[in-house]
Amino acid sequence: MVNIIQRIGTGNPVSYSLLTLAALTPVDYKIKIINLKQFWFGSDFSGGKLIGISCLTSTAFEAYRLADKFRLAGSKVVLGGPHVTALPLEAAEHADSIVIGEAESVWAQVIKDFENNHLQKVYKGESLEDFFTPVYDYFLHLDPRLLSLAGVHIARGCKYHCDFCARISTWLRFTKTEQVIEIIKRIKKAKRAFFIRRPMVIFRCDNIYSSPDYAKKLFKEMIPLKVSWIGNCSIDIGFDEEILWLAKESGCKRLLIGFESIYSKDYPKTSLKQIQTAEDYKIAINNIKAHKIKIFGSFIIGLDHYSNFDYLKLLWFLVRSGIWHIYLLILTPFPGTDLFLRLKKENRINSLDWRKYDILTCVFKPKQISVFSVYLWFWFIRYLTVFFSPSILFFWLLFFVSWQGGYYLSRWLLYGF
Ligand code: B12
Repeated sequence: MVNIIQRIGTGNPVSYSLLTLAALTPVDYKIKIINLKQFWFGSDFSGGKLIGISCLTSTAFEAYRLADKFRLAGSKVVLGGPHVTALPLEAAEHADSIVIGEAESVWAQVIKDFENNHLQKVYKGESLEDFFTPVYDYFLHLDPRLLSLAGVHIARGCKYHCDFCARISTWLRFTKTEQVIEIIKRIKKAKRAFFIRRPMVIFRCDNIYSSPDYAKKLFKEMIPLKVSWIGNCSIDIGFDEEILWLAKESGCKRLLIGFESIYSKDYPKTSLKQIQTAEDYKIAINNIKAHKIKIFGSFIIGLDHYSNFDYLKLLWFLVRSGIWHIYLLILTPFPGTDLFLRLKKENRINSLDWRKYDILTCVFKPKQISVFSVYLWFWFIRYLTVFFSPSILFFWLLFFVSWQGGYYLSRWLLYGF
């Protein structure tokens, strides 16, 4: 099974998607999950195997290249993942089979058909309400260190439907909290450095605040476990005092929040009428910070109604926001999204070279400014906010103290003064 991570450091070395497939595969199969492999050699491609490749849009061409090589070597290749679900016909050209959607309901059939040498071209995965129980036992017995890297998959879907979001399913479902608690207990068994007081849990989901009731129940049950956790979330959690307290008590350290824009009407992430601009978001930001939870805030460059003056306003907001770490992404019309359909209809997509769909490249014609200006504002705001964001100031401080400390220590060791 191959998970192609395009750029070292973009990501988590453990693909949850492929661990899920491994969990669905009969135990008598010898499974090898390959992550982060940048260089492939002829010997890597042998025949007689079933190869599953998970591909995002940014890694699709690499996935196709590998799929062609494995098939040439006589192995059967099955492709799956967000890009395959969005463009099945394109992916089918490079695979013996493709799985559209979620694999839980079809992977057993794929395995059986492979054994009978009768693979079908297309398998359409039905989204399961209880998507986690079929794989629960596997994750419960997974090596705790691997599990702590893989994280806990607590929900699929999100209560918001942003037009740029390319996730496979919009149907909001949750993992049973009792299963989440057992998985966290397993993660706690992972060895960790003596100075790490609480084991870190990564929650894999698009928005941990999609259901406040679910989050409240989970956080309450987590408090006795004494772990730390991080997860994706929407800003409206900042207006819910009770849940912020529960999040803090249950060990929340960081929230990755998709602000997207300083104009809340672009991607409204709260039903509160009085929240109109990012300035109003500051109430939520300060509430979250008051609970000593760090915010990783992501903002999009390239939105249609942003003029150069709006980017000045974005910069002015970001340097005063107190957001711990700022993520900037260039608007990317991933296939299968409403945004892709709209820009395609308006004939504004410049490139269908999927390698460029890495949120760092402008692949469409912006409305108010030029592509060059999109890059100018992206890198200018990115580097300027880097110097203002508390996370970097913290590291500058650390660097400065260790540099000065190192100097005086070496002077004392060498010359005694
Ligand atoms: C965790 C995560 C990450 C992690 C890990 C990614 C990884 N590949 O392991 C990190 C932080 C590294 C990451 C990085 C990026 N990500 Co990301 N990520 C996610 C997130 C939140 C969860 C993915 C996950 O683990 N889901 C749980 C698993 C079980 O679900 P799944 O992956 O969908 O797999 C199921 C099916 O797709 C299918 N399937 C998947 N693979 C395969 C393979 C085979 C053979 C088969 C049969 C079936 C199959 O079966 C699985 C079980 O049902 C999703 C959002 C989402 N809701 O999916 C975004 C998402 C996948 N990411 C996205 C993007 C754009 C990126 C980045 C390009 C941008 C960025 N944020 O920097 C980078 C690219 C990294 C790279 N490869 O270079 C987009 C992908 C859009 C697209 N069409 O490509 C998504 C959908 C976010 C979004 N809302 O648009 N990401």
